Amino acid sequence: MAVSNQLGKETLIEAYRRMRTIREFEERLHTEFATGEIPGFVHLYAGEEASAVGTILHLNDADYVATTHRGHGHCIAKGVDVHGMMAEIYGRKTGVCHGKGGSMHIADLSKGMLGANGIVGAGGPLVCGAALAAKLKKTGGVGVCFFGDGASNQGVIFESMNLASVWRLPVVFVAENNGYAEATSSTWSVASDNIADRANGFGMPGVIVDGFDFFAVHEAVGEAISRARNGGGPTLVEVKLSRYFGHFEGDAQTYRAPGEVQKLRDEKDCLKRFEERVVRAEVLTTSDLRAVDAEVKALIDDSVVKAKAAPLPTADDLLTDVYVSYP
Ligand SMILES: Cc1ncc(C[n+]2csc(CCOP(=O)(O)OP(=O)(O)O)c2C)c(N)n1
Ligand SMILES: [Mg+2]
Repeated sequence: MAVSNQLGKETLIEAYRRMRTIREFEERLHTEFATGEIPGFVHLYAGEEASAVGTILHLNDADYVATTHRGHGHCIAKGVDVHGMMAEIYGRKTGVCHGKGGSMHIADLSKGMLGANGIVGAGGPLVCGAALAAKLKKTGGVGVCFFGDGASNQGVIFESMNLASVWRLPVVFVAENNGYAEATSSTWSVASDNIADRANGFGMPGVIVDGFDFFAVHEAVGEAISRARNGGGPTLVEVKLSRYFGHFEGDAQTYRAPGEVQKLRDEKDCLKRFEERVVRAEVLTTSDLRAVDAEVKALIDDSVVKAKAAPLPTADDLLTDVYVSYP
């Protein structure tokens, strides 16, 4: 497939920039977390970038995304401010949620980011609600619910898929099957061979896609999103991929084979695959990509410096942002 026929140079650069930003953000957090300065739990998304960006590149600010406890990648892909995210993870007042949410509660409604979520599977009902609102208000918006292989076994995800189908909601369910729910292998815990096979039971199409391949995700999710936008109802897309770090930072990962992650990094990495593909197709050059790498590195460095220097919320701040007033 000729890359240039599918996506223009600007879009490809933007796709690469978002994937590289996620990778750099997560690799940096991995190092910074080890210093003990970051409060709370952090779950890193490195390795899964093609899923977030291949999906969210189809969306705009009027579209909604619900993410998971592993939400940094989806937030960056959806355009949430990187400085605000870093500050949020450091628990600072300058964070997108004023330092009161942290890694697992980053949200930015102005970008259609409904939020990271510590409750596994909880994005399903949120996206159904957002999609119902979009449908009734005729905004043309769609909702994307990211969830993991572990969440795929939660009743609330089944209920959401059923409701989305019954109400023909503009929703895409993106099941990110990274092979593990905490330390439990999905080959053991997911009863059907594929999560996508369950779609039939909810009256919607189910698709399986290689999550190491940005272009495959972009194409498969693109079809699902246009079906949703055109009134065709929901789709379940299962993205098969892997995470590079532990379930959470500090996880000893004794459940993984020695060398498993290195092999993935060497042989399947989505950024490397992207680069090979666009360079071979002569749409982008390695120097185009190295220029993006340098910009992204500077951005992440700056975000860490600013986050560390920013003030913590005060005791008075505890009483703000507690309730939302509806007009
Ligand atoms: C309702 C609920 N049950 C259990 C947990 C504990 N928990 C946190 S993450 C996780 C595993 C989730 O696995 P998966 O959905 O595959 O996502 P991944 O971590 O692989 O991205 C579990 C069981 C929780 N946070 N919420
Ligand atoms: Mg998982």
